[in-house]
Amino acid sequence: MNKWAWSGSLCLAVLGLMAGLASADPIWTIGEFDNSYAEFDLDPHDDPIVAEYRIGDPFDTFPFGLGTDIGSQDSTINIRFDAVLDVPSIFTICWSPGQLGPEQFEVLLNGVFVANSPLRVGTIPAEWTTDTFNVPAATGTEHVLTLRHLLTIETGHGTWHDALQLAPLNRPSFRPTFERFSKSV
Ligand SMILES: [Ca+2]
Ligand SMILES: [Ca+2]
Repeated sequence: MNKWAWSGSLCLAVLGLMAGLASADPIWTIGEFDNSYAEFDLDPHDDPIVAEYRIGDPFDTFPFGLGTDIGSQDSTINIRFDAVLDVPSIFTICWSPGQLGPEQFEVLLNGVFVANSPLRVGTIPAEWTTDTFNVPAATGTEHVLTLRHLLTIETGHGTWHDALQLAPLNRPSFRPTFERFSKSV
């Protein structure tokens, strides 16, 4: 199977679960949750160490992974967007550590540390996994969510991105169903 077309069902299943936990109206989504990085910028060799992406830019300008240039680069992506973040949000990312070595990245909002991803080890075949991060509320309307590769070891080849999403927290879409159920009993 061509690795560029590799796909599976884990991310889609987890995304379905997350759809019941997060708002039905995400603040933004980058890429498609389809267990593939094909929609992104597939050539990392011309990318800067700090890549800038603004929500609304074409997906094929978003790096398909972190730390992919030479397999050991400490790379960063700044995702810039305008939004009111007066309530906490949840950042969901479906990603893969690829086929070789451990990978990990950190998440920041407006330069403030949010969380580290789990450290995941590449496998053959590669596996996709979804991680979520609780993002605190923030003032202002211009924001930047930063992903930064943490490992600079020589054995990893960087991460792969399937899709990324930011959505408001505490507005679960299953609530109306529950309310209807409650009223019926
Ligand atoms: Ca590129
Ligand atoms: Ca994808």
